[in-house]
Amino acid sequence: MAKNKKDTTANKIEPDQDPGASHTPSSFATDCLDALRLAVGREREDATPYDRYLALATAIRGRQLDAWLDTEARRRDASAKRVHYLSLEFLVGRSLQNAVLNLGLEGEARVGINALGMVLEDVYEEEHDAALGNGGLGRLAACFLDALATQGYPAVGHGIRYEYGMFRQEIRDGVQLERPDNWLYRGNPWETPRPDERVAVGFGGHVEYHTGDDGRLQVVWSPATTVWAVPHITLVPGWRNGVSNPLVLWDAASSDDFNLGYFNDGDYIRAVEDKAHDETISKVLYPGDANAAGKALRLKQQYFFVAASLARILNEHLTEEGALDTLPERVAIHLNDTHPVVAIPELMRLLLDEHGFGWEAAWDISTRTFAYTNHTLMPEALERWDVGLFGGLLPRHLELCYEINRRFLREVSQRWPRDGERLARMSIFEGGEGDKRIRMANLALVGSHSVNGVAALHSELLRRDLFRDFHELWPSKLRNITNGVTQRRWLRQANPALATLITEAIGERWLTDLEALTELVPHAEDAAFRETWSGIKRLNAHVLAEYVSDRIQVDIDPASLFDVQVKRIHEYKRQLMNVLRVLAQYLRIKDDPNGDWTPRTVLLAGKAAPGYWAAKEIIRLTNDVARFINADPATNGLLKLAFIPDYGVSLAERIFPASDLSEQISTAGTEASGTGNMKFALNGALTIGTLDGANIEIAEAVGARNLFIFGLSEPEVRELRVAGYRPRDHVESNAEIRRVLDLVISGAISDGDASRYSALMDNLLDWDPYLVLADFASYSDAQDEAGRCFSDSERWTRMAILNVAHMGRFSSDRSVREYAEGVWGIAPLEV
Ligand code: 26Q
Repeated sequence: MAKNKKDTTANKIEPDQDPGASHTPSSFATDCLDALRLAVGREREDATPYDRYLALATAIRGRQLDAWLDTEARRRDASAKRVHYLSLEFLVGRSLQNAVLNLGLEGEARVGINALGMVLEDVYEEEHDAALGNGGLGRLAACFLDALATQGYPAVGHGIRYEYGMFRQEIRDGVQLERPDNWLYRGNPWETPRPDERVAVGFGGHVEYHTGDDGRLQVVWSPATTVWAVPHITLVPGWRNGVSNPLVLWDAASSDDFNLGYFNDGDYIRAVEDKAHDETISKVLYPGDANAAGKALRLKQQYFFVAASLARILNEHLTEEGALDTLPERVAIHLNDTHPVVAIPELMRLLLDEHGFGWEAAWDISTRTFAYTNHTLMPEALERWDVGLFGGLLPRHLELCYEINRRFLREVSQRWPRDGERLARMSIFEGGEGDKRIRMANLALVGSHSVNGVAALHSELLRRDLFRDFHELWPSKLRNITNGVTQRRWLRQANPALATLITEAIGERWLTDLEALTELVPHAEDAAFRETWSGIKRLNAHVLAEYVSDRIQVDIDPASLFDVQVKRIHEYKRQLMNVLRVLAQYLRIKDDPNGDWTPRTVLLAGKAAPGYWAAKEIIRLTNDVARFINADPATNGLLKLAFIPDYGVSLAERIFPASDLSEQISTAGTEASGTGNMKFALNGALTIGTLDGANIEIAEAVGARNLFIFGLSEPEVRELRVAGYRPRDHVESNAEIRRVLDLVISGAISDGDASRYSALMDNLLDWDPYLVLADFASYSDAQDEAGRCFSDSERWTRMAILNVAHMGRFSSDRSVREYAEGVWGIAPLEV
């Protein structure tokens, strides 16, 4: 830290003297005040709340840089192996509170900020979320970085510094509107640009073949254009351990040094336009999280950050080791879904064309370096690049993919001679004659030494269906590593009151060893403990109710059952089933206004991909139903529905602590894992869910008595589909469903517009691809059970405590340890 600067400035700026308390400013408070003048350029009296945020963040960044230098020195001294996590998404959210807590600076920061006449929590609110991800996959990457640093694993994240993150969602007349997320407009105090470490990334052009002096074939790729990738380093602090790991986010910058053609031709404006075009590569995050539409810009983004990351990784390795044949001993590279899988041909290209390795040696190095995680079973989400598009942008990589495939299929046909169908299924290429595509998942399987799914059921289905042939060929390559979430953000930070209660009861070991939560089990029987617990829950509900009231002018009762579904909007996640069931309950209350109803508030939030028609219809339907129900005085105290706009990490941090019931209701066999399910349960919400993804493991951990499982299991779903599913049968046999659908179709919920949801309803009645109608009755029964259970508040709270007590397995610390030991072969740095 800049110790030399303090002497010259300390006399000018000192913290306010709190008349009561006398104190010498802590070194941290001094750093903040220094930052206010030296980095923000503001006098204390003139500082806006945002200036204070900047000053705090800047002071903290200094400490993180210091810790990073230490961590790096320790890693180099130990020659420790390191993992590089390649991901197109890191859904980090805010950083200030996380850094304050992880560095153990809360007390000092609070005193310092109070002295400036502000409350620390209000300063936190000044920060804009870093929304560089769509949902689960991106947030998982962020939880993993936290867990890696906390356990002292040497690790680097690599991704894109999108200028616009996940779009902001506005709701107008019930309809989703997408607004740009200009998150960098006030700057970003967390990042350190390293322009000197920029990397040139080429696109297009052609490939030439020469014979070298030694008689060997020399392949030369001459790209048509070249773009600079400029690294921006953001540091990820571990929990109170002095470790800081880098997240390297690449920014695209035009390379006038390369594209001099137009300048030389005198077409200045055209040349500058082209510069701007190059910079679009890192402009915006693609917001579609399950439909792999094969857009050229998306492929450019993928290659751009992969090429830059690999260049940096190899460069560091060469500096430290002098040769690349030891790469797999010092470097593990993880591929977060297929999005960065072009790294496989890129590493081959570097080894073959730039470093003179032969194929066998290069392939051996490459496959020992890469590991891949699959996050989805849904066929429409699997990436398949058109070879014309791919070859136009990456001609050398296309050749390498063909050669990888040729050698791979030779191996397959040796094992299974004359099995053409198998070869076609396993090939990295599909189709032909003008419609040929590269299957990125197959490329990932062939080019990695380890492939994993993200929950037990998901991994089992990968082995059984999607990757069946590969599993037969390489039985030990496929494994399961169940996802996890970081308890530091999702309990300690998001729910400080509950975290404090837990720490008072069992000590603070749970912060770094979540299994310690089992020590809560006896406390579930302690009435006073339960009382405090449910008091905290109500307080959190109050805070959320206030937010909802401010934000969408819907008044909700903090004492009612908060029944919450927050996640991306998707047909397979079945928000539609939830909303239809709310209507069913509404009708029941109307029929029997004096019945013994448990007052309930149903909350939904989540974004729909901008081009996903059905998902946007579901949002509109939710808002229409909410308006309809909330306006009816007859059901007012008993049932409310609200759609909270613009779901993201910071909103999630408010919602989980206030929730009673966690909706995890996907069709069995569709949700790879889910991680929101873990965040809810960690905060004491009970799950109503199907036997899908990690719900199954949560149910095993907390016990069947402590959650509400309903619906068809995966084998039953498969059986029903094979037998031929007829959605209308379920309407005919269930009068309640009929009434609900009639109500929607009547237009009563949509200002008399009877046609508004006809397409959505026809789709449900004719196809119902996710079996909403088949599971409806079972879901409705489970909801009734949950409602009854909630009215026995002692029992409910006991169940909530037991849920938290059994969440130990769902820490990202455990997930990351399994990757470290089973996949990456890395060990924590010695303390
Ligand atoms: C692909 C191509 C083009 C544009 C976008 C995409 C794209 C982007 C994001 C495809 C998929 C995603 C994100 C997927 C995702 O978040 N999957 C979720 O991953 C979680 C972590 O493993 C799981 O818990 C969820 O079950 C899974 O849905």
